[in-house]
Amino acid sequence: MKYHEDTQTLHVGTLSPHAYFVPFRAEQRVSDERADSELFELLNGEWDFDYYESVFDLPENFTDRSEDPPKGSIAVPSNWQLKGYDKPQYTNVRYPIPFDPPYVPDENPVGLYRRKYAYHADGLKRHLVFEGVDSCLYLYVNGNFVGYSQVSHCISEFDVTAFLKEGENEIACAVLKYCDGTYLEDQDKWRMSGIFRDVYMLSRAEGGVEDYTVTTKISADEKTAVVSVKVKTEQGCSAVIYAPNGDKIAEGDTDGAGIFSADVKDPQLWNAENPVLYRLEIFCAGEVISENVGIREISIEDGVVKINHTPIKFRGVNRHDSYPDTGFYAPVEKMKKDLELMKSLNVNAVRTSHYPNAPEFYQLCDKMGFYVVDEADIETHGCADVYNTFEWKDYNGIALIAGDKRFEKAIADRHERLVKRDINRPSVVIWSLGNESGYGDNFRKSAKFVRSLDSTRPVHYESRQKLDDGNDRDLDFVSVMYWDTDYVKFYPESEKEAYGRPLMLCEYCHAMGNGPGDLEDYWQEIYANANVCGGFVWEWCDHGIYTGKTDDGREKYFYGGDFGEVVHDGNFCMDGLVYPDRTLHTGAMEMKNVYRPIRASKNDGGFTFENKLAFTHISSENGWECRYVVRRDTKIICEGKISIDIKPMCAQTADIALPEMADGHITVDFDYYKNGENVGFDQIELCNVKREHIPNKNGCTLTENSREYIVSSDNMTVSVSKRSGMISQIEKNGVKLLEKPARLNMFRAPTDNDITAKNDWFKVYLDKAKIKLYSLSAEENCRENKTVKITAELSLGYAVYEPMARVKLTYEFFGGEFSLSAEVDIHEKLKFLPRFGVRFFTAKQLDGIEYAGYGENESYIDKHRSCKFGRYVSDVHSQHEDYIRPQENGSHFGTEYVKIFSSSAQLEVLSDMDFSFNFSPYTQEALTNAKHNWELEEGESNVLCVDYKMSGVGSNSCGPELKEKYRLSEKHFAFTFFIR
Ligand code: IPT
Repeated sequence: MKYHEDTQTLHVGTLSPHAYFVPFRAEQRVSDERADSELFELLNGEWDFDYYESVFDLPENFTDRSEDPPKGSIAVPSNWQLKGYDKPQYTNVRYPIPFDPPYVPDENPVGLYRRKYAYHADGLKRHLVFEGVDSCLYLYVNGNFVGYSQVSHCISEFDVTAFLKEGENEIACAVLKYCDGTYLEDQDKWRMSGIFRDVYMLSRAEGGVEDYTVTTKISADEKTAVVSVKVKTEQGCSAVIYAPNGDKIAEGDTDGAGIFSADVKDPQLWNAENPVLYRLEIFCAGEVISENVGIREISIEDGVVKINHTPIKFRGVNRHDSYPDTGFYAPVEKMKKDLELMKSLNVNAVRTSHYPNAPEFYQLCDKMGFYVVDEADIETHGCADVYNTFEWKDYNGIALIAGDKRFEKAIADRHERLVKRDINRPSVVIWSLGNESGYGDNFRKSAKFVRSLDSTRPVHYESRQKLDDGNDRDLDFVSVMYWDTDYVKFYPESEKEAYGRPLMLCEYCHAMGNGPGDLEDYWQEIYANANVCGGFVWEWCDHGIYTGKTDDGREKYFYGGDFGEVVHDGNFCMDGLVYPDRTLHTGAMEMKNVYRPIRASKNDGGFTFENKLAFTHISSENGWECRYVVRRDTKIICEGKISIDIKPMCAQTADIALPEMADGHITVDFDYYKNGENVGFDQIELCNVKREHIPNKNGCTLTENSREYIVSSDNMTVSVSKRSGMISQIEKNGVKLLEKPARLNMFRAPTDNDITAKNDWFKVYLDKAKIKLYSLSAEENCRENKTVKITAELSLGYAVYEPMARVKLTYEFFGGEFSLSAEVDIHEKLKFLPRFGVRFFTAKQLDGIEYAGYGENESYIDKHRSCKFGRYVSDVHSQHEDYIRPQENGSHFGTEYVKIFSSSAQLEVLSDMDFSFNFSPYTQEALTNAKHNWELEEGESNVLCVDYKMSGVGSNSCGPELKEKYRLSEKHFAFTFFIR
């Protein structure tokens, strides 16, 4: 075993890379299910398995069963770390091994896979195909060495015919955890090993098709198209083309150059909105290959990305092949479910970050309609750490491998395998050279090589140091990650190397935890700028590994460090739009509405509806519907339907009968449906007259003892602590509503996006702030002799620094209700606060909730596009958004009132100013301290936080800092809540 540390020997005994296909017998009825092919034999299943901690521990005769009988077994495909051997390791940028290319550690674990294979000579060859093996494999049949291959996410295909004997055969496969390819596979992912994709045997005819390339060319007037296929084979072939409706439209033989071309009249063009497929059948040597063909072209004209000469925007996501139970194995049903979910979220594009996905993924994309940025299996991010000492500082070393001659061949090999395998996929519209590997000669050369393999698709790569000028153009895009909205807004002026290229946000809106809070801001700029072709949210799913249930039935997902890894990156792998089980984060729902196909706005007389789709005529006839509801103060005043008929990228206006706008809070909701499914909505505020709450003034009485002031009215008794100036109890009709005294609150359980801001907060002990009370006084017979007023002057501080805030609190008791007013001065040095408000620790029995605000998902000043302003009724447990690493959640922005209740009691907070609140069974301390949701403990009370303001969430876990306009950075402010 000498190839895995040899950068010049990447594959031994493998067939040359070619387009992915599975032939059928010519006399068979073809289908899209490869399993139907009589020439296809899936070898998935339980294989014999032995695990060795080091390649040096492999027994001398490991291919000989009689000398070395197998001791265990394993499912193929799977990752052995999920099957009880070795442990998963999660690292993002840093290499899991010493940076010492081409060498890998001597403690290089090996999985020895063995199985029997029955063979009966039938004149056909046998090709053994591995669709994915991490990191490399040595293959033996009947004890004889067949070959070696690497590149985890690409196909390794071996012609094993000469090694087979009649009857029972023995296949043995030694899979190594590390090889020189490991230096090229430093993607931000769980590091796991094994045969993780399908393995099958193809029976192939001698002289059968080796490779073929389909191209489609559309005439300028789109009246005709030419579909051509160039077949590589030793003999002639014939081909048939069927229209989408099944009609045969052309047939014939390939010419001397192996080409068959056909004119297609009035072609139905493929695009992600309408993925029409033609079918091509290639007959050769007794085999038939069935291929779906999408007639489409991608072009870049004046810095604008076009499909079939129509400008498009990528409403994209980045997706890893990763599942909590099957690891890197992505069965078709699971991929299909991912894509169905994406469709339902208005996603139209996927970047296969950061390696080619299973071949069937692309076939699903062809059929379901997605634009794919197909990425090579290359990332060398860890180079950035090599020259840094104790902490990651900059990218100074990132291009170490990009410019290392020893890796030139391997980088080109990975590009070749990507392009050749997927070249026939209509869904693939862009090749991506890899991720985060810096730029150097290896990439420069290989970019040209990619173009020589395929001239029909543009080439993308983000990790450039410098772009070439217009003359020698290796890359077709300026591509950036996590740059702020101003860069997007001012592109191309904001980019000195644009040279007429379109801008792609190959990663943006880092979806980790509670977020992203900047989706709409990006899309305002993307829609406004024709040179921006769209973006791909980082990323699709949380990569938690499922490890069973706790004793009380909670599902346990592990992230980095949970398997005891020494080098790991904690919960940075939990940064998806969906939870590991594909339940939607609120961020996914936010994205759905930001990516909505219709956008409405108010115009002078009525409303304008814009069709954001490039190819779809939105009309009732095509199954679309727009329903509206007008509400005053959350109550419906009228509703109806709007008849819509909007051509692609066009707009229509419509009028609806509206009520008098003199008072109240009036909104109109437009909800859009396609074939009965809601695809998004707009809510437009038509009128919002300033509220003024007039408290009843039934009167109340004041008493006091040494510890408290006590104010009573008919049904309500409120105590104010003389020690803190805070409300220590609210009793209504004899029911005590508080479990402990209320507190002023400036802290929130840090979200993942508070990654930098939280350091400032912890530095000043924002979470621990204590009250210093300077004065407290009570006054009776205020306002027509009936109300009681209590005033407190206090500060909030902890240690080391001056107090963080100085507050004048005023309570006014009216009888059955009271107001809490605060005038607040925040220390000049505090950059911004997560929030400012009051925390009530309420009796558990009050577990119902009603509010008028943005719901019913959690909502923040910068993340409320999945929410409508409305009236919602729910319960405390449904308010909790169960992020796997617990954090601030469940706030509601733009609230007018909130009531919590049990069957016998109720507490209501309202204000003339919109406020935010959370109602949670967990304290912010519990949310801060728990590392996993399954470790969270409910407190003895529920917690109602009412906030003057709650800062936005942003996407700073990898993206830019929270924008100033979403921060609570005011230094002087005042607010009043009424409580009853
Ligand atoms: C960027 C990576 O491309 C992606 O794989 C992931 O790691 C993401 O960050 C963070 O979740 S690279 C980053 C250093 C900009």
